Amino acid sequence: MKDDKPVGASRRSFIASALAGGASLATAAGTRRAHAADDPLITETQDWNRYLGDGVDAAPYGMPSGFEADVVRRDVAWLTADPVSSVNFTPLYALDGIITPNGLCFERHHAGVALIDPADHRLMIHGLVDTPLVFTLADLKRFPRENRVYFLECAANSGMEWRGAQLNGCQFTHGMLHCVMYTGVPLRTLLDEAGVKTSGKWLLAEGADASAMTRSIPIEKAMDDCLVAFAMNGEALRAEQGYPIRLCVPGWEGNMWVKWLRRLEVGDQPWAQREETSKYTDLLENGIARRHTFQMDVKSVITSPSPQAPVAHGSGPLVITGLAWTGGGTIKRVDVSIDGGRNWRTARLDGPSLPKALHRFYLDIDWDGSELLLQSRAIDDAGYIQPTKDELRAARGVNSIYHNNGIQTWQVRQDGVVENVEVS
Ligand SMILES: Nc1nc2c(c(=O)[nH]1)N[C@H]1C(S)=C(S)[C@@H](COP(=O)(O)O)O[C@H]1N2
Ligand SMILES: [Mo]
Repeated sequence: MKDDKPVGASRRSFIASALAGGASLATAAGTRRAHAADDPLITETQDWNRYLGDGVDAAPYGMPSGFEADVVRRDVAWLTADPVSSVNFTPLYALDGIITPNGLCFERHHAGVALIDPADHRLMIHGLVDTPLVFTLADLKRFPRENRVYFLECAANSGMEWRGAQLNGCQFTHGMLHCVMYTGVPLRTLLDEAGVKTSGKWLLAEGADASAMTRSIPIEKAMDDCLVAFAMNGEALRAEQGYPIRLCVPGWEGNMWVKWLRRLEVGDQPWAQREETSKYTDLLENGIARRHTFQMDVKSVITSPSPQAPVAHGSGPLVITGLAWTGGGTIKRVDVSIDGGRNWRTARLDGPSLPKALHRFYLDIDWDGSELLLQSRAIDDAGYIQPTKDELRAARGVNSIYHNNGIQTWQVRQDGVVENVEVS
């Protein structure tokens, strides 16, 4: 390990390479030195040095530091009439990496959170199958299981932004999004166990909550990469996310990921008349609705700086970071603009690049303190390029709620305050 540079040295060389001029380097380093000399936080004994802390059993289930109490799911009061059939939003602005902590995954319920004792839960497979089957959770845990990281995005994510910049924060504009490592049994395994008849073309998935929410899923997708999950990020599903089991439909709109999954019926056509599928259409300007727009399109957003994560430190080194994802596969490249889309720089993707999962990107700049118009543009491995909002409106009009994957603009003012704006 003798080749390892001391941390301080590599940090200094990073700053030296990140900063353009020698003058600003001197200022940045000088500020740091002056603070160290007479900083009471260094020279004085603090409470946390003086007193013993809590013992190991103070929190049998650990919670985030109290100093992070602001990092919570939030709702938009005027959006829905009541909290039972409603939605809240993931605080994307405060998170890093690609995994959403379980307690911060946004929630979307049509009839509130079903509270189910796993011993009382059943999953039935019937319809066009050779042998109708019923599984308990214990039964499911005896099948070979897999671990996979997937994003879930509600089709209505960014839906309030179709007509113009509206909500001031990526939590609200993009926060119907989470990315979790699921553990579960491939749906194919269970369907093979029941034996799908050749006439079986569609699958109806139904939840056990009071809305008995159902969605139709093409059998090819069901047999491809769907998962019946019982764990998220290593522990049992949260009640909010469908405990004890939920369906994962990777890359496809969140509505299809039926929570509290209790029934799978194999049929020969979609159940369009009696279920959610009929609602999830995109009304175009010419009055025709796009249907079966299941896959989520290539999309990205800068999470910091953003309205809830303003720049607090003035000019100098600034980390611009965000998330990119595509229902089609992996993200190949993310470009970032600091001037409203006139010039683009390739961002650095960091962390794993997994299919149908979030990707984390960074652009490390030396901010000169002038106003910025930040944008990110994702390109996926199929070659799809995230469109501008104007391009999207030209193709779809403004009657849509769903599938808004347009490029988001944040204006960073000289004082570091950030606003949701649009440029054209
Ligand atoms: N049973 C059931 N499943 C459901 C829903 C529901 O209300 N009931 N909401 C759907 C919608 S619209 C979305 S976007 C996702 C949200 O998943 P989450 O609450 O884990 O974020 O769950 C889907 N599955
Ligand atoms: Mo949704």
